[in-house]
Amino acid sequence: MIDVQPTLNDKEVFDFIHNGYIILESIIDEDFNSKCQTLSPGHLTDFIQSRSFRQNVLLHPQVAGVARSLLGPNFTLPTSAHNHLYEHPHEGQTLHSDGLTESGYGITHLQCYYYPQLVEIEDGPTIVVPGSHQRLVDREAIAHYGNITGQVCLTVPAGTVVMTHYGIWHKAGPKINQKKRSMIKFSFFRTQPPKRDWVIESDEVPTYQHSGRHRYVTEVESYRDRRRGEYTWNWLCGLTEYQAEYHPARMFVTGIPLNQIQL
Ligand SMILES: O=C(O)CCC(=O)C(=O)O
Ligand SMILES: [Fe+2]
Repeated sequence: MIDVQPTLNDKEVFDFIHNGYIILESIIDEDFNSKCQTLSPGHLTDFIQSRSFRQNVLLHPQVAGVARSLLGPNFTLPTSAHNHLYEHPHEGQTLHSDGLTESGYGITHLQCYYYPQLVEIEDGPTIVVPGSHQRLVDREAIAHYGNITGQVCLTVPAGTVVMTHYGIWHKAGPKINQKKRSMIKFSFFRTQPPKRDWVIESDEVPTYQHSGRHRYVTEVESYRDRRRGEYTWNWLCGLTEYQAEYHPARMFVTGIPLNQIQL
């Protein structure tokens, strides 16, 4: 099997549990970014399964290292992706979580946003709400929220990959120029029960460290976040009973386990 080393330590796993995303800034090679800027909008299949996309993006040591840390050794590589390419000005999307977000505490699905070009505020960056993956709601029910205190605009340098918990609330922000802005979205899935096999210094499992309130969160909700964070941490460390579940989003998104990939 292709050797992928985990990159996250306990503290970084806590941060992912708390925020629901991790930003890997400017990691993809410039020439490859330029190549991706010529892709058509919409569904991508062959290109995503090409050796060059696998080598430059999916198996980039930092991208694969996060997938390996949060999803275990035999995570799946995507067979398709979607190029969210906007060129003309638009008002932006309403807040949503994608498709069939799961309801459990575990981390089984990482949805990634790859930006092959610089994204500035005028370009309509993706906007994410940190910690919102803890709040499973009806997709339509959050569409009426405007901007939420503490939301993060992903204004990022070219070659950035943002890896998110699938349930995170997000939207494409308003765009006021005529520049092309692409975001290539793809997913990694878990295929094995979790255990604490990321970068660890000691076999002793630390207790979950809660990072405090997100800016839009009040005291009582913060307790709920802490509790949910603890559940997720214990689950990831393999301390909770594990039931293999077929992630609902896999009805639409497929992948190939790493042990079946040959470059
Ligand atoms: O393009 C973006 O920034 C986000 C797009 C998106 O979330 C969607 O279409 O589901
Ligand atoms: Fe979306």
